[in-house]
Amino acid sequence: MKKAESGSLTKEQVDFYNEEGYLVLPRLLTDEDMAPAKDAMNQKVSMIADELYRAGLIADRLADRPFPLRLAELFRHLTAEDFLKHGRSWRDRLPGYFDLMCNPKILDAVESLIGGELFANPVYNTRPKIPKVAAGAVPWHQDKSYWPDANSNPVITVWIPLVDATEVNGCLHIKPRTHKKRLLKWHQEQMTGTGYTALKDRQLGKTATVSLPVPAGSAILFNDRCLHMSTPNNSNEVRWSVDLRYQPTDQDPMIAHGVGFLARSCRYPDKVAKLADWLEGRAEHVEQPRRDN
Ligand SMILES: O=C(O)CCC(=O)C(=O)O
Repeated sequence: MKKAESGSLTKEQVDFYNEEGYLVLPRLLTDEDMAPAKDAMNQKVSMIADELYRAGLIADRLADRPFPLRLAELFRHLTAEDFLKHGRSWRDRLPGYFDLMCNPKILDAVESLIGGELFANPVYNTRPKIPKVAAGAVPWHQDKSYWPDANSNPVITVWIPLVDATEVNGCLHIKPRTHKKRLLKWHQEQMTGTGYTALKDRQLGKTATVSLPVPAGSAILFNDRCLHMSTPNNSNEVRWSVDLRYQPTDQDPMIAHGVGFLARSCRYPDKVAKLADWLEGRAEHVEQPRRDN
């Protein structure tokens, strides 16, 4: 059997992350690694296409259109409100997302930063950033503004595009070294009706912005105090991405946000959650009692 590639970081990469607050791992994942998550996304798009069709909003479900185009084309003649009814980002419990969150290369990289007891935080998102929907652009913020009272230690975001992320379709932008800042006072932006937390221009400081266009399957890891944003999608295609989050197991599991899961454990490998645990919303694997009929 082919030995799986390791995602472990070098000392230089760990030092870069600790100093800059982020790290780019170009092409960490292969097409094969991403396939189950893409299948889950396609499944969701088909469900939306069925709903739009039943509501008489579209005449064709566009079932044969390619992954980067189908969702954009389904909404081409509809409004931003029609799109936002389905959510600006999705957190469905579909097996393909669990597969991605457990990808050993992702876990290796995170383990290099915080050790081998890894909890997958309940806040993960599938983001279909479609063209010309203002809510696709995400204002400057710190992720921690979404969980100000939880986790004094940083939660690590692993942001992965499933298509190439470019300056045209709205890649991530980051302000390096801002993770050393305290949590800034944020407000809720009013323009898009999404409730994004946002910072005012005067709070952004003098640190130069780094734009991070990356090919599909790359991972951008960043600290939850690091200032970041993404620009609008000015292409004709969907900028598909996921943002996954991990933390050490001894941190607040943030149950107000949902149920996360034990993703890797050197100490308790038998407790690492399996797909059935995650689908049932169990944080760890516990033997289920046998049901006798
Ligand atoms: O995917 C994006 O455009 C923004 C992602 C983001 O802000 C996040 O993951 O915290």
